[in-house]
Amino acid sequence: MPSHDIALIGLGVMGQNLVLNMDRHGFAVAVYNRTRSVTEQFMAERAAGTAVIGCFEPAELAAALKPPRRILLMVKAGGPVDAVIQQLRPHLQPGDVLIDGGNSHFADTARRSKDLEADGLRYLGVGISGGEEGALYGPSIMPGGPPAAYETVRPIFEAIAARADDGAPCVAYLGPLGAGHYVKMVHNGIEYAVMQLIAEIYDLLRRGLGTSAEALARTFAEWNRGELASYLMEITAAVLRRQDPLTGQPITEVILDSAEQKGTGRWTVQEALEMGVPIPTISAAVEARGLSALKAQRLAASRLLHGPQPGEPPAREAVEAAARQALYAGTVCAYAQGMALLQRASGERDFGIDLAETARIWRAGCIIRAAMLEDIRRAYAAESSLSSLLTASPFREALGEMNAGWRQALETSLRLGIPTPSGSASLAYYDAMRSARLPANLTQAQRDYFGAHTYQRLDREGAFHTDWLAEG
Ligand code: NBP
Repeated sequence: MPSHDIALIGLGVMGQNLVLNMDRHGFAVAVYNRTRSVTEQFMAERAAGTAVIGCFEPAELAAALKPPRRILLMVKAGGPVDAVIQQLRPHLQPGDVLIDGGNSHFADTARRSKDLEADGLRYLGVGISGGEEGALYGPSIMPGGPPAAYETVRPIFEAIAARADDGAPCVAYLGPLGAGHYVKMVHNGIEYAVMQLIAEIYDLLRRGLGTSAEALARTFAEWNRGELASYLMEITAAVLRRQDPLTGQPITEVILDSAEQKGTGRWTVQEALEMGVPIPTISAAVEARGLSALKAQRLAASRLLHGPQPGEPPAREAVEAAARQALYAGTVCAYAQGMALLQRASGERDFGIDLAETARIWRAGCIIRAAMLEDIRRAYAAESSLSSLLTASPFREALGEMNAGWRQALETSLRLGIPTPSGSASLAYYDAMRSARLPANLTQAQRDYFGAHTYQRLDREGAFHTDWLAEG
């Protein structure tokens, strides 16, 4: 007798916690995992005493569900998603709803959606952010796909999602096909950028000024009480406070300086290039992870390459105050670039993404949740076609007030030889955006010189060419 509300396939970190979240909210969940022992262990341990049932065959799972079936896939992105769909397909009926909650590429989601539509199956591509804890207590959920299919899972998603201060659940329908996964991809791109900006400020204060990890933990905790309040600031303070049980040192001192990436940051950059939307703060953050991975080359080069001579140490308090402003300004640039990419894709890819709603559902549950997201939501609610977040209040005023400190922090890093790829890219972005005239006039002239590409003029309409080799 079909009795269960929803199934979840893939009992990894996210899957297990989402199951327990749904169970806690009164939904009857059936689970299945490729490796049988994982299901057995989950049922015997974490799911013991809950209403969750474990299934060991896709057919058994399908038979347990009320129609239309709702099946949430939480498996590794890529081939595993296609493999699970093929396994399930013979057991499904028209109207059933498959939901991919992993970090799939939005183009894969669109392809799968169209393919399944041929059998009358409905497909939702849903970004879910919040990591382990978010999955258990309330993630931010970014759904895309057919609106009617979304309605079938809406009550579940609204129940399990994080709630912002105003009590609203952090979930909203975002658009057709891969819109949900697109928004999640950009979310992750912003996440890369904000993490990199924090790391650069940490580097300036730790390596540049010699501030201890413990003192930095206090600084970041203090900043987390103001305009920079965010989950990433909170965990940065917690990470810097943590001691290594093996050596008694701050744990950050013994962790290898080589960061990994799974691909969503790279996809964001690839997509931004495709769309022609500059996202330099985010691109620099992806590149910075690449540079960090060149550990052996960096070690070798560090013995050969020279930097600046150490001069007078800068005054710590002044640098800290400036660094706080640089971090805020850089973070605003990261959000501005991510939103600009969403805005362009929303039109060009027919997603129709509501940017105010996007900012709203990022206010809690997800990794980039931050106090400034309420300001971002308000800015797009006031003007949905806002051409740049930088020009909206309160950001325009704040960036103006913080300008001197922002530059001072970057100048100090430059002087000390501390790399600031995302921080410098942010300031260059801001300076370019506020320049009514950039040197692309010279670039256009050069292009016309060597390739007769023509140029436009400021003072009259049309395409012009100069015979550059003729006497001028
Ligand atoms: P993983 O990404 O590590 O996925 C593990 C699950 O995928 C396991 O249940 C595994 O089954 C299953 N699986 C694999 Br791998 N290959 C399979 C195949 N060919 N057929 C069937 N099942 C297969 O776990 P996760 O960290 O929970 O992430 C799940 C999804 O959520 C991913 O797309 C991830 O990018 C995304 N995500 C993760 C986080 C996070 O913080 N971890 C946050 C947000 C989104 P097995 O037990 O048999 O190996």
